[in-house]
Amino acid sequence: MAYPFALPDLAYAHDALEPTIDARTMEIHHGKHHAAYTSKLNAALEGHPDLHGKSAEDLLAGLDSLPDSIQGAVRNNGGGYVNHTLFWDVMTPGGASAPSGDLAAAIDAAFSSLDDFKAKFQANAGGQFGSGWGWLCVDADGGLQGFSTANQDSPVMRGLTPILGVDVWEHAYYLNYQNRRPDYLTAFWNVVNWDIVGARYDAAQS
Ligand code: MN3
Repeated sequence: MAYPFALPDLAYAHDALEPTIDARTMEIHHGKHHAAYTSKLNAALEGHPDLHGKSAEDLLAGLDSLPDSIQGAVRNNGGGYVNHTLFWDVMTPGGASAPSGDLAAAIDAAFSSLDDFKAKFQANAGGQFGSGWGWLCVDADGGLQGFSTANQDSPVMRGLTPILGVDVWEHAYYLNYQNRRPDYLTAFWNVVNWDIVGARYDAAQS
């Protein structure tokens, strides 16, 4: 996927993640917020045809090489574009409710247990001041890293491959949970599709 970037379709209905994420939140989050990141990314790139062949990930990984005039717009809107694309994918209804295979072993090795990983992931995401994301990523050596980022900053900017992410901007949860971000993060596990996270882990190893 390169310029002009298109808003990816959801692979499921707006109400498919209820009661964890309500349909109205999904309608606004995908149809308004993600759509706006997409159109603003395209607007930033419009006058730079030399960049039109690059993927959003390539643009973010090479942010410092972009013209100063569009670095901020690509960081915010390119980040928003790729972060949300991953978010919809890993929350696909159905699938495994726990990791298996190589990813399960890697989580145990890096975080002691799945429960310890979940606690750390929720602490990272819950502790992010203001807007941002919580992440599980694969590093260049194939190892796992968990942390949070501010705003729409993407792990791709650090040379990492995100395999699981949770949006902790208030627009992601406020209709259902108001100020109760920890409750949203606890419920998030109900809609994570570990088959997809595992496939992303496997792909990042090769
Ligand atoms: Mn969002």
